[in-house]
Amino acid sequence: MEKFTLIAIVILCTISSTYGYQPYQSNIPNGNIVPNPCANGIWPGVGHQAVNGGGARNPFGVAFAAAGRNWTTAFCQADSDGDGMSNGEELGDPDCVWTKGATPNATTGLSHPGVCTPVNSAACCGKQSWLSCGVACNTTTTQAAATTATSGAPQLFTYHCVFYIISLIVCALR
Ligand SMILES: *[C@@H]1O[C@H](CO)[C@@H](O)[C@H](O)[C@H]1NC(C)=O
Ligand SMILES: *[C@@H]1O[C@H](CO)[C@@H](O)[C@H](O)[C@H]1NC(C)=O
Ligand SMILES: [Ca+2]
Repeated sequence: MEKFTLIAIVILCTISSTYGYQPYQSNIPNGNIVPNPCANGIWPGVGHQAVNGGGARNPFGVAFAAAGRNWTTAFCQADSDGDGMSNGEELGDPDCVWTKGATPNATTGLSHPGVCTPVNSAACCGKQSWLSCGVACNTTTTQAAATTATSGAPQLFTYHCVFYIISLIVCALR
């Protein structure tokens, strides 16, 4: 194998094991610790409907793409999920002053900027049928939709597994 290919593989393996292949987290404040409003733990695929990313985008992800995947003032001040809190307030940058690589104003008390919360509130009801929680809106339509809402996750899981297995094999063989 050529030396250049080997170097590329080593870099790829290092990146995939260190950062878990979530390339855009660092473009938003606290992108690696956004809480999961449906369960304990975090929501690594912040801009996606599936917790681990991939597949359809949630409202925050749609706005993120429209902003050129950049933490612009307008994107920070927007309330993408429509729950009354701006994206900046939810992600610990209430004054929209954060720049990539800096420590945000707050690193605790965060909430998900792409999921309207509280998920069962009147303000959120009916807005996010793709969500795997928050079915207590008391409509059968919403409940039926919610039971199928996690369909994006297995596909991405497979994708990640394949990526990691190939990386591991190549890492082991080099
Ligand atoms: C992102 O923002 C930075 C500074 O805020 C700017 O230099 C850069 O051009 C922007 N990139 C895009 C794609 O808008
Ligand atoms: C954090 O944000 C709050 C609310 O806007 C502000 O009062 C405070 O000065 C900020 N702290 C820092 C260190 O920027
Ligand atoms: Ca919001």
